Amino acid sequence: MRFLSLILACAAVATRADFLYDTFPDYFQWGVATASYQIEGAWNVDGKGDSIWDTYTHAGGNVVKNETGDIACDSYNKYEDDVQLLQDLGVNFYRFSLSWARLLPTGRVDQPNQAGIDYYNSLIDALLAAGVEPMVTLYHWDLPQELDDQGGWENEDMVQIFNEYAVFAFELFGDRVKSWITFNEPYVFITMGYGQGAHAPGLQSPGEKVYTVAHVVLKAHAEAWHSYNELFRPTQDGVIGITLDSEWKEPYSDDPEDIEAAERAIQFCLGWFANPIFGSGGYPTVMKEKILEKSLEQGYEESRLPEFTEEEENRIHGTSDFFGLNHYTTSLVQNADRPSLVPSYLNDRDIITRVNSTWDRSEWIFVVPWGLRSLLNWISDSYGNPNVIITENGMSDSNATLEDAHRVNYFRLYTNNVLKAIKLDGCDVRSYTAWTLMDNFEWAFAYDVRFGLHHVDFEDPERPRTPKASAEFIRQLVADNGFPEPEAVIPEVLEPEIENGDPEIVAIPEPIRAKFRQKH
Ligand code: GBH
Repeated sequence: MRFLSLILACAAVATRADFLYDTFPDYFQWGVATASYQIEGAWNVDGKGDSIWDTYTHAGGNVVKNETGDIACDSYNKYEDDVQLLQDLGVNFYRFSLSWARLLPTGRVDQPNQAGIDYYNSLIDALLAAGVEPMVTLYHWDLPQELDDQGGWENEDMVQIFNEYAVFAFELFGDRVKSWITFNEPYVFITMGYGQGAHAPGLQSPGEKVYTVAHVVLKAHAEAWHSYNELFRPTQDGVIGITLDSEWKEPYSDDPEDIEAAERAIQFCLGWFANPIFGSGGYPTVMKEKILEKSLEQGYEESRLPEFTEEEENRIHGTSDFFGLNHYTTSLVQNADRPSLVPSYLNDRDIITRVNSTWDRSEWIFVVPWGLRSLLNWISDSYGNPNVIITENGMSDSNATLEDAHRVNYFRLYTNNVLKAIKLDGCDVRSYTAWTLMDNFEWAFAYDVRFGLHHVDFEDPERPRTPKASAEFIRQLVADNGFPEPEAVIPEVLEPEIENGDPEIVAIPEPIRAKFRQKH
């Protein structure tokens, strides 16, 4: 039966553009996501400490229009409204993050903030009462400022400091929270925060600090996983993993050099963090080779990429119960020999990134739905078909329309490609999370770029939330658990025409009559 349906499905889906009418497996779960700094506001009330994003936005000159997350969606005060929206969507889970500095104003566990603990207890309890499972991200980029003052993620002590924070969260909330994510998108917060300086803490060291910071973050992730695994899993029985982000990188041409370059580009983004955890262990070979070669050419005595000891490599390997994936867009990759004068994680890759000018786009997102299917297959092939949870996927716009047909189109085609990856390719994808519940503080783009299923009016102190067309689309998608075959179109039954006063007798076939009776 399964085999037959696979053949039928393959026959129906011959090209990338074909739509697959089918439903997701029964175990499939649907959710939406947010992050603390992007929605909570209440930046300085009830004992919360500052985070690096408070500092970064307040400094001015870093973010569009010098906006801040001081109020954002005011979810600190309006979380009950958020829970209602989630309930209306009918999603199985809500992925949100903890504000570390709200719980631990100094970042350290010896001085907890009871109001912060109360806030997350209330949110978690309200979710469970509404039948929505909490999925909690420990670190979605808002590091307590005091920890940054001590060196932030450059500081090796962060491995244990993060671990203590994680244990603190498991102790407080692990009786009710059964899904944990250590880090959201290490690639983004490290390259943006320590490479380009376009995110907090705003440092620019694209050739050196990005690599040393990633080294610390990977170790911190592993310690938190081990703590949960040894101390909490036996009684709390949940899962814990990491969320990595990646574009799909399509070769620019059939040239073997471009094909190799596209593979290299994924290794330098996804593989950087995935190979140590899910792959062969340690950094991808191609990263080690390229960065060593470039470093020596640049006059360094050793590679700018640090090395793990064998013990560290083993300690990190296998430390995720699932493969958390954030995915938004695709690019084309061409091989290139970059001049190696300037040390940079971008130059180290020896590639040129391009896009196809026919691709539909919005801000930095190019709409390439099959890219997600290709990426899921790449992950399956590269890491032994791990169970994947898609922790973010979504589409932006810069207007405030409620009729967001382009976002509906994006969700429809991207989720359909997840379905294809499961049904046609055998990828083990277990859940899908739409980014995001509502318009919120979109980092450097602040409020100029919107990703929400719900519109938020940031001019109104009440921050009212209004569903967009995409909210109704997701509600229906969740209710149907996919895309059931559309009902056959029944031809409209016309009234028999009356000619010359004589009613002509027209026999209407029974099935159409039945449908006609139902409608009237
Ligand atoms: C995710 O990051 C985050 O997890 C989430 O918090 C965020 O809101 C969501 O995606 C939507 O962005 O225009 O060329 O300067 C994605 C990180 C940061 C990647 C901004 C693209 C813009 C590139 N994104 N970056 S560009």
